[in-house]
Amino acid sequence: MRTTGQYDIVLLSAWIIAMEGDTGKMRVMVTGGTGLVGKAIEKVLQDEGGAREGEEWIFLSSKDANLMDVAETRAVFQKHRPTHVIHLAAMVGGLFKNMTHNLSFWRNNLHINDNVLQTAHEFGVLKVVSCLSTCIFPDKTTYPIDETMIHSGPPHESNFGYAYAKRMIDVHNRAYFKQYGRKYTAVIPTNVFGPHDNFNIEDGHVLPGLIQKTYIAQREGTSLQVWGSGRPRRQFIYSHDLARLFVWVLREYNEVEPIILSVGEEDEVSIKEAADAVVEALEFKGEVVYDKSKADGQFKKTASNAKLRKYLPDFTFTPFHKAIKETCDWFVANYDIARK
Ligand code: NAP
Ligand code: GFB
Repeated sequence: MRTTGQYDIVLLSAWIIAMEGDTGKMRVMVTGGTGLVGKAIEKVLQDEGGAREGEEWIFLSSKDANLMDVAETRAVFQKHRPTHVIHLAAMVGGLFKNMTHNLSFWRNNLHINDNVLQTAHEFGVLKVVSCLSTCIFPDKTTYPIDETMIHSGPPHESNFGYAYAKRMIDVHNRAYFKQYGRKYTAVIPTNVFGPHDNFNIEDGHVLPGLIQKTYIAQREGTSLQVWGSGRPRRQFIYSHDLARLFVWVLREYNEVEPIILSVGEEDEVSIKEAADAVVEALEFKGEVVYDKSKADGQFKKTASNAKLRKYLPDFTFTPFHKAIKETCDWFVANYDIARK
């Protein structure tokens, strides 16, 4: 329940934001700014020589606000009064965490997304770019997958909680546009990896998991256990490439419809090829064992980047082996502070 005074504050904030929008000033608040993708965006801006004139960037962690809580969400919007939001904050995990936590992925992400989008709307935020994932597309589908297919059938059962919560962001965005003319949009990345990833073996994604497992196997002289058959296929995107694309979407992309941010279909690799790349980068000489008692998950989710290529025909992705080497080097150099 909100008091009249609180409504006045929200209306005043919305008015200030609209005025700043008219002058072209951008105050960008990044939710989930301390994670894999948030840290990469911070780096890309540093590499550009810092924030552009007229831009201010604020990177939030869960300590700044628990976005599952609506009062904390409103307080952080009130504090920073963003004109633009990159919304990354989410409960995130690899196949195995998804398989055992579908309810938490559904509820936590639903609450976070509803709180962030509705509060952004109430505070008059001009643009929100949220983050979906290619794992939310239908499991039974034709390939390549494109942006029109998000709601065309059930997602893979391993991560239906996460997938449906993410799909609802697209419903939010279309409804905010229809009802209020808001230009809130979303990007759809593939499996992301890079420095500052979550290298936890049980909870994380395949590449950070394999990097830590290989590091430990090297140190202890044991075999590397790769889970599943190694046959499933994935398009991996380096977090620094994704971050450059995110910044472009924030500044230049004006559609409400989402856009897939992915390497080309020809750059899809098998889990075995991904494991081989990690083994090579860490110069692991031991035995590599495939544990077929573990799940393979979705076989593939090959996505088209044709829409991205129409906008950015000359964008260059970091070659996969180079990006893997940089990530392994980061992990080894930052072993003590890496999330694991
Ligand atoms: P990540 O490294 O796990 O980071 C998650 C971020 O969200 C952290 O900054 C975390 O804050 C914050 N967060 C989590 N729960 C929160 C809460 N209740 N309130 C406020 N903040 C909270 O995740 P990521 O890989 O960077 O993912 C970023 C976005 O990309 C997510 O929306 C994810 O769904 C999407 N995505 C990721 C992948 C992938 O392969 N990683 C693929 C496709 C899409 P703390 O640091 O304080 O914990
Ligand atoms: O990155 P990942 O966990 O998730 O990759 P998804 C899972 C694939 O890698 C499966 C194999 O084929 C696993 O059998 N794999 C091999 C391993 N070794 C390992 C290992 O050590 N750790 C892990 N985690 N996998 C996720 C979704 O799907 O994709 C999420 O569940 C999210 O919701 C993410 O959206 C992008 O690519 O299968």
